[in-house]
Amino acid sequence: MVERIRSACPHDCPSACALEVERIAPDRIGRVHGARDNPYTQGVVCAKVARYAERVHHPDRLTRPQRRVGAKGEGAFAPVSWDDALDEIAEAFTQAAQRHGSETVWPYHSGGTMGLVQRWGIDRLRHTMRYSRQKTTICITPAESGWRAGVGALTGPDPREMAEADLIIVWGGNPVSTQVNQMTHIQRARKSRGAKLAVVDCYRTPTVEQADIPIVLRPGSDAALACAMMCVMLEDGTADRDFLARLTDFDPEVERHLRGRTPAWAAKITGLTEATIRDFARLYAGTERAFIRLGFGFTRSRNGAAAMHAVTGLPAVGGKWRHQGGGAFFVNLDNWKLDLSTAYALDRLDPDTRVLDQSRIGAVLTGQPDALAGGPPVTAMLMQNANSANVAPDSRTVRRGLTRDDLFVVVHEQFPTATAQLADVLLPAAVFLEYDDLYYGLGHTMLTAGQRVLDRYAESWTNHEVICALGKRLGADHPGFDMSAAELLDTTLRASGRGSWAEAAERGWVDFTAPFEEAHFLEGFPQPGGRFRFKPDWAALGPYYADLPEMPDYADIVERADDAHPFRLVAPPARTFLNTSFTETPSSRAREKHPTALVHPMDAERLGLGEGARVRMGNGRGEVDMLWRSFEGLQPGTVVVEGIWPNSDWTGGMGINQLIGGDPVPPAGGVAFHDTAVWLRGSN
Ligand SMILES: Nc1nc2c(c(=O)[nH]1)N[C@H]1C(S)=C(S)[C@@H](COP(=O)(O)OP(=O)(O)OC[C@H]3O[C@@H](n4cnc5c(=O)[nH]c(N)nc54)[C@H](O)[C@@H]3O)O[C@H]1N2
Ligand SMILES: Nc1nc2c(c(=O)[nH]1)N[C@H]1C(S)=C(S)[C@@H](COP(=O)(O)OP(=O)(O)OC[C@H]3O[C@@H](n4cnc5c(=O)[nH]c(N)nc54)[C@H](O)[C@@H]3O)O[C@H]1N2
Ligand code: SF4
Ligand SMILES: [Mo]
Repeated sequence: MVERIRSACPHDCPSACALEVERIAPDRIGRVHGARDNPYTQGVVCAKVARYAERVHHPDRLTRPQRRVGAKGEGAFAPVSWDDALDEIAEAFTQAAQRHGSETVWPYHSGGTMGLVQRWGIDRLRHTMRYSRQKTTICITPAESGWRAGVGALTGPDPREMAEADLIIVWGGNPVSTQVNQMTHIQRARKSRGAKLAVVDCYRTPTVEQADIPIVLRPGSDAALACAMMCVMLEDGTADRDFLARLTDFDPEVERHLRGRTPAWAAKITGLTEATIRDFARLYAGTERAFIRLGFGFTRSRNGAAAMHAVTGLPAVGGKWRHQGGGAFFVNLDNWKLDLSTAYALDRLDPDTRVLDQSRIGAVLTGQPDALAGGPPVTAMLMQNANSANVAPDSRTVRRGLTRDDLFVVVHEQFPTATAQLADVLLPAAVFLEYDDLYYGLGHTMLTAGQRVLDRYAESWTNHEVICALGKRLGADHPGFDMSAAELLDTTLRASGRGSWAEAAERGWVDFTAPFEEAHFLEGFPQPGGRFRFKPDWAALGPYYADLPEMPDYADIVERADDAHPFRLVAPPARTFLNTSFTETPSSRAREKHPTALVHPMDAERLGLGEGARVRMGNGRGEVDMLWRSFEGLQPGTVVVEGIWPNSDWTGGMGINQLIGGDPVPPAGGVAFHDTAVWLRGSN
């Protein structure tokens, strides 16, 4: 008998879809569907999650704990019992702490699961044991900094309002591939209101393909486009002077500055024509219900925070926030207001313990003093939800760090990833269908609830179980270590005045939609003084603020192409992989085929690339080799390589991220994944 059980997608995707999972046997699922009654998901999920049976029942799933037997990085393991594995880990952490102090232990996490308990429960261990903490920068920080700079808190209009817009601008995101549910609401606006879709990207993505107004610019140049659009609005007299005066810090200095950022100036930087810029600005100015949906992609450059800040100036100059279906939205992160004190042992957080930057794992593990924040070397790690050997920038340095002889690495994983191969102790992890959790709908307004659908596979354990068992062995005493995931979720919801876990699991989500006036910032922006800031306080946002502009502007701090590195590489997601997750599923592999460089035909001709041949690409950090394809949908000088392909799919055993710089993005860190200068040549 097929049962349909409510769940939620745990993956690192702002859609956090409400799911209905077909359970076809006690230990087997069939198709996964989007919940039809969820007002954001509306019955739609991406293809990769619809076929989740391929992932949860995959033959390569790790089944039992293992201990390294060969040399570091060789990938040879022998099975051990859970008890022995946990004893060994506890012993190693205790000894490391005795030798170097507790901060030598670095519990590390990334985004494999986004669950409140299964992802961040590791904080409970960090806090109670005074281990090193983590600044989680790899994904959102440049975008977040830029949004905070102008708007303030990470909240905004309900994204379902896109269905009521007359112009939707998808700026620097590729939702057809990365957040398919955005398209549901955009299509509704197009069908019911004849709304126009504009997409700003640096190559012709599947989302650009669907646009009425495709804008394909040079990577890292978005701030120039946004500033020129504001210039046109000020020149044309279409700026909303009343909004600017009441709700922003706009002043004559800002006006003078923006009037100098002309379409002619921006055309040179973006590679767009002046006419394209002017027309786009006028369309925007002339549409009250203009909704800008911001992606992450355009902020993954060294000037990305400044770009985000400049683009958020547009709805302020245009007064678009006033209107239903108007304004801008990036993600909801600050609107949940949950009491997480028990889940994360916040009462035990010692603010003096150091905080290490997740993105700088290479610099941290190779002992670069600034990355160690004045503390001891990291000599022991527990990694959950993370495939850092594959996804972090500057992979060569990361690998050098992870294979250090004096570093003890525990990896808790579902699959034998590149990172798992480097473990000293490798623990098998449960998949979301095998545990309970709640997930922030970063791209909407609901906290979705995912209850357990299957028993845990083989000897796999949930993250929560590992944290609790280790905590006990290490002597960490806190009530959270004695509670089940469901009990912790229940405690959290109740303490937050948001009902119970049982209610959430049955309903499938908890609604956090804010009233219109508040969501549109019409009662004031979440900034000191209540005003949108054209003049941000970058220094308050992070330590690397020095090169950021005082007002919305293009900051010329990208990794510029030069004679030795004439191309600019953009390394965005592939449609059926999610970071490196799903790179193991047969249908995703069949669709994505192999690592491929998209090269403009003019560049290909100039380089004399032979059809069907391979290319080499490199810079001072590394070199890769792959097939290439002629692609007209980008500006000459730009090269795109989609997907975080597993390291094992590349000759040499290391992938695209060896080319990406590990330097922190201003002002608060994060990675410039789409901002890399490279050379390119035919490979023989
Ligand atoms: N299928 C799939 N879905 C995913 C993911 C995945 O790997 N695969 N990853 C998930 C995660 S972790 C995240 S954070 C989100 C990210 O999802 P998005 O918000 O879509 O962000 P990115 O994927 O980084 O980049 C999106 C687009 O930005 C473009 N871009 C790059 N540089 C520039 C630029 O300078 N200017 C402009 N205008 N565009 C630029 C890229 O070409 C790309 O098409 O997606 C999530 N969803
Ligand atoms: N070139 C390039 N690199 C990028 C990006 C890019 O656009 N281009 N995007 C960056 C971004 S936005 C992000 S967020 C990062 C993402 O980087 P990661 O968060 O490291 O993402 P994944 O590669 O999917 O690895 C997550 C791992 O967690 C495991 N996992 C899943 N669920 C669980 C669980 O419940 N328990 C445990 N223990 N493990 C689990 C999965 O099997 C998977 O191997 O990558 C970044 N790297
Ligand atoms: S669209 Fe995103 S949240 Fe929805 S099922 Fe796919 S990966 Fe999960
Ligand atoms: Mo991400």
